[in-house]
Amino acid sequence: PAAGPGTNHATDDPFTSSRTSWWRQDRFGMFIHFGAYSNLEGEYTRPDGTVCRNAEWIKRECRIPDEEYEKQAATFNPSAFDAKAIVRAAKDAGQRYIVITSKHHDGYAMWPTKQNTWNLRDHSSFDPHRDILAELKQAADAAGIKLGFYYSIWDWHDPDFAGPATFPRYKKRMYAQLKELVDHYDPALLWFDGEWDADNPTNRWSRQDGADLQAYLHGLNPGLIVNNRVGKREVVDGDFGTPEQEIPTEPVDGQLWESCMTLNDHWGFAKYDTNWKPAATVVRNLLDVASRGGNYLLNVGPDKLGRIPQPSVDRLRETGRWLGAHGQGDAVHGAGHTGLVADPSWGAVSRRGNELYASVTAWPAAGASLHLTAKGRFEITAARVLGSSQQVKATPAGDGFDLTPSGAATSPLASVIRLTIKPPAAAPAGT
Ligand code: H79
Repeated sequence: PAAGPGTNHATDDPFTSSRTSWWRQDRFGMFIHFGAYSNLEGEYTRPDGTVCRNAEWIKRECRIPDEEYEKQAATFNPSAFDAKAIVRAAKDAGQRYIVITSKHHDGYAMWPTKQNTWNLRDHSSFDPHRDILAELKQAADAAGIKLGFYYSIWDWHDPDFAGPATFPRYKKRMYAQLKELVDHYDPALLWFDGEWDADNPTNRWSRQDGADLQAYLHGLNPGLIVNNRVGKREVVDGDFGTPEQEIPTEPVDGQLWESCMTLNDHWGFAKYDTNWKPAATVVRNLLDVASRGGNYLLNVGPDKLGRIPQPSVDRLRETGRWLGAHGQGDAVHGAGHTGLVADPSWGAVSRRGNELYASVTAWPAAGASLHLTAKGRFEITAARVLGSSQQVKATPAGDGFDLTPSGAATSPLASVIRLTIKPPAAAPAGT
């Protein structure tokens, strides 16, 4: 339904709204940083021969002159971009949505925008008949994966961004670009960034600007989910908070959140960065996030030809294998904060209906037990290890329960004990 006058995002609570339901269930998404910076693959050789390293910030951090940056972007030819392969990698990883950079801080649009020529069709060596966002949308739809777009409010390229007098002109173009994105690609979600505008100490992007933009977007599509950086990054702006490269230790009551993190140390492709986190870290992060009621947006940075680096693909695959084994994905997809137990040091506990999923990354020695500290009253009526026939004894002990497995761990990443609980206290909203 079209948004009528008076339609206001503030009237629907994102924590419980059907609008955000898919996002609250999915828990795990793929972030993709891909842009003109990817063409440099993390290194800029200055005229004096010295090399400066960075990824998506390379234009600014390495002080690349505009004409130099534009010259290199003209050679950008991501001919190996394979939307189906990317969607398959996400799906195999157990990721249920994708958020790709449509425009990062360098202002370069990854779709054929009509607002300027600083885009992948008009300023590249790429096949002008191709449109990677359209390709991704088609592949994602075919696979049942939701697609969202990252969009930077901050723009280093548009000359109208920098001046207070010309900023309204920039804003108009930005609105027009966002309408293009919504009308042509029907994204499920928009992920804003750069609202803080480091160029300008007075930070002219106001909270009201954010509220106006969000109302505009919901006028285009009332179903859109929008992150908090649409405004002043307070979680009360937009639908969900966006901790970056960190996982909150406590869920914030009544607020949605999503931790975005990288697999190595950069968002965009950097050929020198081989600091890949092991799949065990990815799985543990995902379990921690889901158990605290959050989402995990895990980044990949395709190379200049558009290919996801193999070490990323390998880790995604291993994560997906873990989620797919023994129904362990039930600890994540559709699961959330328990509200009933404290975070244990030995793993993470999530809840799905009347089941608690105790995912154990530090399996106890033979005969030893895991302590579960209860914060609410419940009984455990059944306890079993997924993918194993071994018995787990659950005995009331102190402020909660002791869980005593009778056999070995089922996975070096995490082994899951599924607890059936009674009485089923109402699951907290937002999970
Ligand atoms: O898109 C990714 C980052 O580029 C963007 N947000 C995520 C999702 C981001 N914008 N700003 N920041 C992150 C924080 C700023 C970090 C900086 Fe730096 C520290 C800017 C300059 C020093 C990191 C290190 C980027 C360049 C050098």
